[in-house]
Amino acid sequence: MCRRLLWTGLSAVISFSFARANPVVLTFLNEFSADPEHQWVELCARPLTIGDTWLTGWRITTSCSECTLDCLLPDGGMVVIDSQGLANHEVGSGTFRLNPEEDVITLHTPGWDEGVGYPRTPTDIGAAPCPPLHGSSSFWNHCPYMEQCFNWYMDSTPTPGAENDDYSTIAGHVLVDYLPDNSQLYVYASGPYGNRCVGETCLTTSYTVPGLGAGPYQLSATMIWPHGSWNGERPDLVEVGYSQVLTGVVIDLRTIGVTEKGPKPQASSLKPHATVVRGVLWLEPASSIKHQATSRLLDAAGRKVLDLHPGANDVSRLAPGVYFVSERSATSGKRSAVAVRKVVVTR
Ligand SMILES: [Ca+2]
Ligand SMILES: [Ca+2]
Repeated sequence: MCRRLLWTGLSAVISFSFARANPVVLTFLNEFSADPEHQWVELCARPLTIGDTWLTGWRITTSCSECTLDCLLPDGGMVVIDSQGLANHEVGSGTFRLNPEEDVITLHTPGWDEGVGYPRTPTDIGAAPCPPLHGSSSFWNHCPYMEQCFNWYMDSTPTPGAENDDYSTIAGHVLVDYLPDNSQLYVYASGPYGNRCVGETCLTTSYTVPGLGAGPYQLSATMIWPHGSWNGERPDLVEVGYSQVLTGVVIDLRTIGVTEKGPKPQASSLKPHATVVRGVLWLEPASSIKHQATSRLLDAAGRKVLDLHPGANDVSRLAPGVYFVSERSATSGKRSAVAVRKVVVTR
């Protein structure tokens, strides 16, 4: 009964986090190794604090094994599942084995199933690179300010039961003509081996994008302020090595940026804020943006991915990540206003 209550509480916390706020639990799968000498998977519920939780009855399946868990996921901690712990009945019963070249690890919980497959590119929630021999694939899931970013990356220094480390980082600064009051600046790195990592900054134009795997990245920057948005991509790809901190990378929005401007808006209606959505994006029919409004959903680089309409909009086919709702209205004569707000699409 006690365990059931813990599970019910956990479900409530997760549901609430998905619906209302960042950060959210994206996956319990945090790191795994397919090394034939020691294969394991690490579970973690961060960044939420959910209390000690018994994983009784949870199951893990792969292409060649199945196990049933009976162990504690400590508050703020991790638990490692391997065949030795299963054989000793320390974490449950059954076996845990992986095909070193390709496999899918699926976690079956009382509420839902989730999994991670490898090798997959680009990496994403549920899509990891193939872990190197004697190494692991690790999940980056952090909330630097009000943004959440995530990525599976290849890691040659496994940390079973401890914090993941040895990701790659790109850092530098964005050149802008000026940084208006109440503006926010985001830098995004997307690449074939890691994507949807974001660096966010306020009151400065320096940025850091951590949590990347080695490889080439397209960098884009978006500045949002109450009058509209300004965004652009760096014209060349930036190559970062394994576990490398690459600094001094400049994104010059003065020459590559594309701007959307409008007359001074109603600050209360246009203040950027993040909304987490799953499957359906709801636009208020009684928005302060009145008749003849055209609404679009933009990706992190400012590209249109959907035309939006009042009411429910199906976003279930979009890749998880950060998007921007851009609403343009013709409120009086030829004058128009552009409202931009951020949404985080999750599965
Ligand atoms: Ca590591
Ligand atoms: Ca770890």
